[in-house]
Amino acid sequence: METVYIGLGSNLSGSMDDPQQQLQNALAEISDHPKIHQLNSSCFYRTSPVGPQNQPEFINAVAQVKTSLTPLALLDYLQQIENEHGRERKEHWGARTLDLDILIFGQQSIHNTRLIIPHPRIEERAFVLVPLLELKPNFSSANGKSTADLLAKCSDQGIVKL
Ligand code: A4P
Ligand code: MG
Repeated sequence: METVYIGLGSNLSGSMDDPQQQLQNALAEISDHPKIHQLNSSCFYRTSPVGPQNQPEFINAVAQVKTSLTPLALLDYLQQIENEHGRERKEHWGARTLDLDILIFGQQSIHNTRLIIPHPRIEERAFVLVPLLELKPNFSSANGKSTADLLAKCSDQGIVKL
């Protein structure tokens, strides 16, 4: 069983639900899988978009789970949930009803066409770092930077705890 961290983000309403409800439903759907256990969620945060600015603010959170799924099987399951939330892939880094990224998968380091783990942009994004540090206070940067330094570097990114 591996301990895995999943980043959740939404800045569009689906057919029924606003971004906050999309995240709430996604957490329930993730923990519904028989091989996914002990889900813990961070707080939810309202965050300014990183990348294209002509899109609504995001709601972001991070979940910690334990799973016996392989990384690719987990990715398949998360993409299935994204699709069920009406995810359409239009603009890179553009608005989305639901984005589920695998941030950390145990101690594994993976680099193939479908999966890069640890997620390459954890350290430069307040909307990932802040909720991740709630669940994993001992998170250590790949290049030895302190969490205080990482947080200072992205202190200009708007983030408000809900
Ligand atoms: N993929 C590779 N590695 C992973 C991984 N560790 N976890 C591949 C999940 N997927 C991974 O993803 C494209 C492909 O990445 C997948 O098919 C998978 O095989 P996608 O979700 O279709 O596209 P995307 O989300 O536009 O790309 P990406 O690179 O995931 O974007 P990011 O880096 O997640 O950025 N601003 C705020 N405030 N909050 C946000 O949540 N999100 C983004 C998206 C930009 N700005 C944001 C936010
Ligand atoms: Mg993604």
